[in-house]
Amino acid sequence: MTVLKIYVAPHPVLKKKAEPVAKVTDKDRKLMDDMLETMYATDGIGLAAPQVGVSKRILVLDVEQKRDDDIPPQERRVKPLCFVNPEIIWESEDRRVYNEGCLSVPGQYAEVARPDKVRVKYLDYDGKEREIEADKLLATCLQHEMDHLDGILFVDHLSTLKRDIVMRKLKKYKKENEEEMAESHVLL
Ligand code: GNR
Ligand code: NI
Repeated sequence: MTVLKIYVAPHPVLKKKAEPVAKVTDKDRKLMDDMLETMYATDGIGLAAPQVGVSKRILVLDVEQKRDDDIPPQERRVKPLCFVNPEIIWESEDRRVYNEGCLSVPGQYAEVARPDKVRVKYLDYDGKEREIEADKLLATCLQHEMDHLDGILFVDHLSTLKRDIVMRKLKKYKKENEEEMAESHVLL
């Protein structure tokens, strides 16, 4: 398995609508394995394929993972889930606000309101059709990852003013952390 490079905003691959997967192949499974390894290595709770430069409708997440600093990445795995071609088939009227972050917008956080519960249809790691009803952090994370497949970042849910502030802070953050970021899994 391989830890992949994370693409950071603004990058065109993060703005593109990703392509559906016709059939889940071994190549896609290898990508999902690498994405899970990358997610644990970078302290993420989810990761979408465009974030590693692959414009395909694939995402992984593990919202139950162990996240203590002293636990090595390979021991964080608790409930890894893989989603191919996910589609929201139902969403609740209720919203839930969460202070979101993103590996592609490093060092930045903002509150985003999204449906509290969603029902999602998808293909799993083995290409089997499945449905899941998600709530709480799983619902928030799943919607954040699904947005990536449509070229949408959490900052796109903010007002223009707030988004401009976050993007300006990101630019400053990138400048100040250039060296650390070059050595890390981040692609500048
Ligand atoms: O690690 C992540 N944390 C997170 C926190 C709140 C809402 C969404 C997320 S997903 C993010 C990893 C990431 O960028 N996935 O695309
Ligand atoms: Ni993200």
